[in-house]
Amino acid sequence: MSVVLYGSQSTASLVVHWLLIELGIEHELHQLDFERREQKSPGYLAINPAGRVPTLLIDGQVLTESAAIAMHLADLHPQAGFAPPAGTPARGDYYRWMCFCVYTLMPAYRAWFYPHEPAGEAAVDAVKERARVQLEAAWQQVADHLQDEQGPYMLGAQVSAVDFMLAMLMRWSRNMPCPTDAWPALAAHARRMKDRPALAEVYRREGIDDWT
Ligand SMILES: N[C@@H](CCC(=O)N[C@@H](CS)C(=O)NCC(=O)O)C(=O)O
Repeated sequence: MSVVLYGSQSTASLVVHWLLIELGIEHELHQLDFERREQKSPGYLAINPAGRVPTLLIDGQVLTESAAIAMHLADLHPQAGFAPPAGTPARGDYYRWMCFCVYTLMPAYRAWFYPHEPAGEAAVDAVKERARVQLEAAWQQVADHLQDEQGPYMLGAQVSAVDFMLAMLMRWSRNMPCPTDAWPALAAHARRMKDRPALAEVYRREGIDDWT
């Protein structure tokens, strides 16, 4: 199997990079330099017209959207147990929280990090403030879930692709007014995920040294 990841340091490609290492999938990594806007180069746009990362090529098949790729990788390697079997109650929870990442957390982060997109430069402050409120409410919901359930992971005793997604998304809050480490339940979950050797390996390969 030939696997090529197009990513950029510390972005939405991190979860894919992390799962490739967790699952022992050999791959080639192409880090795009956002400062040089390599994600908008004609060559990259030909692969991913959105000009965003991640893009994963598996035997030439183009895959985009970090959550979709994470779920696909988990399905390709069922022995790791990162995705509950289809049709089980746990699978329902898995879809629920993956979709929560995709529909609630990710758009709010997009608004926080790219605040000019929804309504131009004039609305930047209002967009960021709204995104901050949405993110804090969303993280409260995740913290409540972790506190109320048996845990220690989102689906219970077994770590799943949801936990990798959430860890990446928690990381993105590190320089925000209220980082997720302010919620003890989120900090404890993050600690478990940070302690996974594969994350240290991602950090090493991407040259990341914060949120350790
Ligand atoms: N929904 C997409 C979001 C991808 C995304 O927004 N990636 C950002 C980095 S975190 C990006 O490529 N930004 C560069 C740009 O928009 O020019 C996913 O989860 O893969």
